Amino acid sequence: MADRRTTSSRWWLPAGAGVASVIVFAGVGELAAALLASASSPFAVVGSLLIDLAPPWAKDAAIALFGTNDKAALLVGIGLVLLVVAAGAGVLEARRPPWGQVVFWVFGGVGVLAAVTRANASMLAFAPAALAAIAGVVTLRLLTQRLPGADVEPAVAGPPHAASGDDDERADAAGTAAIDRRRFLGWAGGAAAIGALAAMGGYALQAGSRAVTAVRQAIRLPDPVSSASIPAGAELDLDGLSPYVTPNAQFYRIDTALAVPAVEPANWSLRIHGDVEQEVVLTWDELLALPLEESVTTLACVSNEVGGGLIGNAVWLGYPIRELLATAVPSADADMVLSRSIDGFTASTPLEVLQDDRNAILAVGMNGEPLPAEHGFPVRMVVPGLYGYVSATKWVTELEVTRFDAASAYWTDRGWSERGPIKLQSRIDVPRQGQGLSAGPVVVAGVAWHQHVGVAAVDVQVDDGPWQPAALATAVSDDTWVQWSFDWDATSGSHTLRVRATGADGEVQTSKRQGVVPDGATGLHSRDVNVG
Ligand SMILES: Nc1nc2c(c(=O)[nH]1)N[C@H]1C(S)=C(S)[C@@H](COP(=O)(O)O)O[C@H]1N2
Ligand SMILES: [Mo]
Repeated sequence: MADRRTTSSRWWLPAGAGVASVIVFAGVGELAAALLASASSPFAVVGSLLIDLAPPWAKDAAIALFGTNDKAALLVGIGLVLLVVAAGAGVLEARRPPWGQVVFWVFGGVGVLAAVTRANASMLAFAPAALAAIAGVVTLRLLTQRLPGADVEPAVAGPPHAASGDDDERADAAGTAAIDRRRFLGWAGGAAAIGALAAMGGYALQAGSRAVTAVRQAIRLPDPVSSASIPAGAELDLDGLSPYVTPNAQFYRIDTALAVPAVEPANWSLRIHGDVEQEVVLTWDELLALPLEESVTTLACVSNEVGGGLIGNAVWLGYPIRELLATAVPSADADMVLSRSIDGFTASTPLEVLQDDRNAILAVGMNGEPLPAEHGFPVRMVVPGLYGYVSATKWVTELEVTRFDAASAYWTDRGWSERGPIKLQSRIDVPRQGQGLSAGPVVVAGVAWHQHVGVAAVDVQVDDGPWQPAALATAVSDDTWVQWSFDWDATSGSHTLRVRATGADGEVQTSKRQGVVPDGATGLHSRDVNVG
């Protein structure tokens, strides 16, 4: 009797250790995703990877079999495979350590790979799967050490005295084995319970963002009363050159939000108050019922280094803030609007900029879709000409009309300038830094911007040669960047290419290097290339 139990426990207890460990693995992965990188739940990213990799016939078959439950079926499938493989890993770890742990590292590795290769992966995308793997391996090791008989000779041989004919001793051994087994089951059950709790916690924490994702997907934005049309000449369509309109998935994201705020449009409202004659409250339905306009505006971050990527151009759908302010009627001595996000972030925008004729808007749409959650869903501000930190409040819920000498904003309190007009800048996109080229004709191209002023000219300098004019593409307005290109007859050797823009107001981009603090970087962007 005791012998048979020992024999069967040789696989089912270690298999249980594997199963408990994978539950901890999954739970820690989900919880870490909820806290650190909401788009990188190991289950979700591996599921998405499988969907991307699946051949069309497999997708058709899955849809035919499971209908709209195909994604749920996929997740259940992944879960079952994980459980079975983990049970095997538990047995493997008991017999051939550390191969069971290796299986868990592979689980984690697949999760990390799937997460970091997603479009728009955040810097922390690797973390949930990595933490999951660590937790899974630690649990597996701890449980394996607590397997009955783990610290004596392998159970295969059995304790020497178990073979003696003494009935009392055999009963004793069976009793000890039963206690060990019960203790082990306690540990394994406890681990599984902790894993399940972590998974439920992660799931609950992400409930808000799941609900908002569903609401967002169901939204059909109204047609604009005036639509933006991009002239054909705006897009030079050169390999490696930033597209004139930045796709949402490639648009830089900067904010102080650890978890993306989940704001339901039905619960959203904007309050305009402070130094106004008439407080105004606007709901989502009221906003959508207003005549919405499309406009193209290039948004830039004050933290963008010379040549950096914290800038993007989008077609926004929204309503002019000036119209709302006109209803509220700011008092004569007000000079600033402190916008506030649902998460407490604030930005200070000069009142006159929100009252003049530029497209300073409450935006609800970005490149033909509702704002993505990380870009401020359901409503954000977009103000041409100002860096995002003083104007582009996402998840905006409040506009307080006030004075610069009476209130200050989030980044101003942290040493950044209280006003942030975007500086004249230009960037080389191609060729890349250090690129090897062949002598002869080479296209040098990039973008230049001076929002709300406009770019009049772009020049390129090769080494210490003269500044030579680049060709400018068309831009929709002075509020967007413009593409430029320059035909260079490259000669062999190492060369430095430099770009310099001139504003429509005659300002020539300065070569004086300044860091991003307190009000934006200056200096000329350059690229070194080797011509063979
Ligand atoms: N609520 C909120 N809005 C915010 C910020 C923020 O931290 N919180 N950052 C601002 C900054 S510094 C920039 S550059 C822009 C970036 O907008 P994006 O992430 O859509 O590109 O958002 C602005 N709006
Ligand atoms: Mo920014």
